Amino acid sequence: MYHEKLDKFPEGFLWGSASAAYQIEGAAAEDGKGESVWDRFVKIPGKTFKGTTGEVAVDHYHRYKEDVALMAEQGLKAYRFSIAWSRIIPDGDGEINEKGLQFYDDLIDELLKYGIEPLVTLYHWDIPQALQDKYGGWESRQVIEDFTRYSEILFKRYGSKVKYWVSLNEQNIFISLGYKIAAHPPNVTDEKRMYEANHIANLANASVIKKFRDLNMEGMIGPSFAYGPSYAKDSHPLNQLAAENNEAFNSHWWMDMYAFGKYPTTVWNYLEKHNLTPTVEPGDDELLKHGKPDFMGVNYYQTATVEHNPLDGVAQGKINTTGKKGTSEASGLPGVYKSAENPFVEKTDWDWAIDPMGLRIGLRRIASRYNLPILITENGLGAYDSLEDDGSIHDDYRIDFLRNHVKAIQEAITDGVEVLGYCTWSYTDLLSWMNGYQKRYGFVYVDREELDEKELKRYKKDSYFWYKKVMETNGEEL
Ligand code: BGP
Repeated sequence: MYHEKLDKFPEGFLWGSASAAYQIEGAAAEDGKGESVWDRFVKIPGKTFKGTTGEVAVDHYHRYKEDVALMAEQGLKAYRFSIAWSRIIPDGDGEINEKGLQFYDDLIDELLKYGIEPLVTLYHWDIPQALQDKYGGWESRQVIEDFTRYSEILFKRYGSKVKYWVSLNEQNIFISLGYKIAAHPPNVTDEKRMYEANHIANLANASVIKKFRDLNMEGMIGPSFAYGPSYAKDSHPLNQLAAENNEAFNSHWWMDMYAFGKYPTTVWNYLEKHNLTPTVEPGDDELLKHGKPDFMGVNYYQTATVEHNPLDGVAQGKINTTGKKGTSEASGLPGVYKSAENPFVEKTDWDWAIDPMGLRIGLRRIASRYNLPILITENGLGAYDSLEDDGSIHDDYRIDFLRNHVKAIQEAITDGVEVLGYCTWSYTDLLSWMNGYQKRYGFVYVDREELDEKELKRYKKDSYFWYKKVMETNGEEL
């Protein structure tokens, strides 16, 4: 659909940027912080690029004032960050660590001082290691109670200052990578356990949203889902079916649960035939119905092009974590779908498809299936940047990427989708979980390398100034 004229971005549109505690904070054992599963997992040789860890990360814990000052100078309207559970309750279910609470109080106050709206993520993948050791983390129903208690502490402490809450960040990613392919903690390769843990995460998500309602919290809450809208490789009906499958298995499986409190039938039937269905106990359906969010949070990076996959076909292939273009392998679910090349889109050095139109398509699909407002909680380009002698970084490729995605959002708004805001990933450069520090996403360059922390100095990239203009003009000047 072509529009003669695009609608304007709504007044109060949340122009933002995002981060996650483990990827920026550092200070891994300071002020009473407990160990998280990521603190432990990265010590397993070969799990991260060049063995990188978040021990120091970009030292945001000590430099948050400097980082927030950069946001203020740029005119950032909203900042999404996550709270590390193990700072608040070091062992996950015991004593509260006042120093941890104080850190986020200070950060929130610093943001509010400059009129920057804080968007708080309750969980961005870093469950306390103590809970992993005690009862297997997301594999025990005890986590529902413990995660709800932790969230309630945050709701009560920050509720008067924070109006936007993200419950779970990318449940689909931390569960799949953690329990199916052992690329994330807890380093498991067992599909049955994956579906069990996922069901418990669904219950925990619903329980926290229910708590938010019971406490009559002001504001909005929803999960952030990593959505990669599916395309068929071509119009062959078998490939169309594979695209339907991919959408059902990798998207509806999670988003239907958030919005409707139930699993999609085709996937459930498939799991039954493979003895993979999770255990559903009495009372689960009731709780899941309470999990309906106020918005669907969307992390969008790329589309997924797929084709049919025979029963003896491709399973999980290698992921490119080195930044050497063309080194990722095809992946799929035998008998269901497998990834295919899309000749119409470019790729990043990490083999991620660059597809702004895919964002428009994804937003429309979510709006029409779930009828919920959408908060784009992440979108960005991971790329190599180079710091010039004069301290500048000419990241015109990132500006192009973001500009085209912002345009696609405006088109989706003109199509009739309600979009509350847009957070780029990320604000400063940070640790990319498995890809080290060389895969950069930020508006602000942080001078460090994998094995050399240097001085962690901050430099504004060209994209910093570009986004400043976008925000000043509420998206009129792209
Ligand atoms: C999302 C995560 C982020 C972030 C981003 C980029 O899945 O929510 O935490 O890391 O992806 O991914 P990567 O760091 O793998 O390039």
